[in-house]
Amino acid sequence: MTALIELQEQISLIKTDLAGRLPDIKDLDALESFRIEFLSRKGRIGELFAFLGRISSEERATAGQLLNALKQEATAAFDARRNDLQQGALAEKIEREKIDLTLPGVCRPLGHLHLLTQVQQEIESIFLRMGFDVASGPEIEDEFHNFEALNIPADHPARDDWDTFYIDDTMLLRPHTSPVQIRVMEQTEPPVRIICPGRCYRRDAQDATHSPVFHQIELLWVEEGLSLANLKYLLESFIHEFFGPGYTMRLSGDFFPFTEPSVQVHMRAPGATEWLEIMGAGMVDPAVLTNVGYDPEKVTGFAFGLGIERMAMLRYGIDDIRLFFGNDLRFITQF
Ligand code: 2NL
Repeated sequence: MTALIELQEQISLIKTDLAGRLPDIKDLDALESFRIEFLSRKGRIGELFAFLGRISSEERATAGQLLNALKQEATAAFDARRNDLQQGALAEKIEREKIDLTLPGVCRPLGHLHLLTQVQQEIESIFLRMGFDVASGPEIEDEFHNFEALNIPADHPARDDWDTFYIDDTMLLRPHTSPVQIRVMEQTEPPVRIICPGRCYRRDAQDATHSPVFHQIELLWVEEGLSLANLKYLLESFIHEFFGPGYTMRLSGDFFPFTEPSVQVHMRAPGATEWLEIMGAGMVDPAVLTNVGYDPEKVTGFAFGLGIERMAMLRYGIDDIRLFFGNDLRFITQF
């Protein structure tokens, strides 16, 4: 076998080896040691140049060309593989660090106002538009503002109508918002047009319609020349705004110590036969006007009191008052 043929065999061995192993090289460091194995001066290709000395002068040029071609081919193959690995690493990095701008953002759950607050604010806004102011006062009251000024004297049986929590002998948790109106009248000359929303307390056993903590809105209008007719018109306007224009209203006689006459207010949904009681109202008793320093010969007034829970229950068909205070999100998030 001539040296040239032997060289050709070695060259084809190297080519096969290279072509077989190069695709398996997975990282640049391994590729570099592989390249050194083949292409360094003492590498497998470099060593083949030693053949040139053993090859006849006629064949040496051919052998030289073959070796140079091999070297070029191997270099190109390494370069191509290096390029592939680098491109692959880059593509992988791009894929790994990709940010998908179409993904939804981080959602921070937003709360909302409790249904009772929504209803309270809606009723406030109806009366604010009619020219009433919103007044508030203490939840811990004295007996004068809570009872005496409202024409409910000590030892009067009517006091039992308000199952009141007492804090000590004289102070109590207000069982209605009426003392707020007494306080406003004590400090203001008529005309007075206010609504008083707020939390109230009664020693009631809890059931579907009773809660020891509940919320009330009372309205008071004192001015010269007010009559029950004005009260009736105002109540009807309120019902039409809050419940709907088709509702009808009915007044019937009742008793409260602080109003005379006193009425119960019922409403009936369009097409319905059932009357629903929605609040109590009446003309402010002259004794109450006198108690706050007003002259009942000059001014008259009317008032009503409604339960915010009851308004919400009627409007949304809620059948248990305890749902308002249970913090059950399945209920709360419906409104
Ligand atoms: C009811 C009845 C009512 C009043 C509250 C009132 C306040 C003053 C003077 C006169 Cl300062 N009246 N408030 C009047 C009539 C009825 O509430 O059953 N509420 C749930």
